[in-house]
Amino acid sequence: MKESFAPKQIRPSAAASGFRFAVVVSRFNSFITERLLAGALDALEASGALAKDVEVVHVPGSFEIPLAAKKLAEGGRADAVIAIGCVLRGETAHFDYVATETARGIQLAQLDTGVPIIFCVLTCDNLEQAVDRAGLKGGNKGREAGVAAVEMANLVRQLRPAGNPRDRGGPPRGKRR
Ligand code: INI
Repeated sequence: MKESFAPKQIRPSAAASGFRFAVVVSRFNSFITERLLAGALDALEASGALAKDVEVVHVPGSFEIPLAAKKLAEGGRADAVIAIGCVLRGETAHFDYVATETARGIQLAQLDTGVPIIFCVLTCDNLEQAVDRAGLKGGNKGREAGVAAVEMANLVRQLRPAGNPRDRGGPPRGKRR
């Protein structure tokens, strides 16, 4: 590649101000999910998000996350949603159904709505593995999810269709002649 070949690079900013966020958190395995939630909220606050621009929605289990996340995303209530859950492997196939359908539902919801839904659903063999990923200091996957939410909210704004007049400083919708 020639040195002169320098395509435009699009990188997400890490600033949260001006964006709204929603967190959907599962009550199942709350010992873990509450720690992930704390990590996510820490990251949002550290990035400059205001409390009034963040809402936290509690659902019974991970299986219920996709529907709540989709409602939040399609209602335009959030520029990014963080989905928090913890699925622990048991002795039956239940784990596989819950883990697979939760991941699939979250992916479908973000692709359907165009709103990023950050996947922070731990799928672990045991509680010890989950505790390691929900650490209060280092290694908190909720914190990583918070950072990813801020980046994706910024990125989606940058990736709006080029033909949208609002991106070129045009008048807001409804005010066009
Ligand atoms: N939900 C979880 O979030 N984690 C689990 O480990 C889990 N297990 O193992 O059963 C779990 N089950 C509940 C499920 O998410 C639904 O809430 C329930 O099936 C009602 O739809």
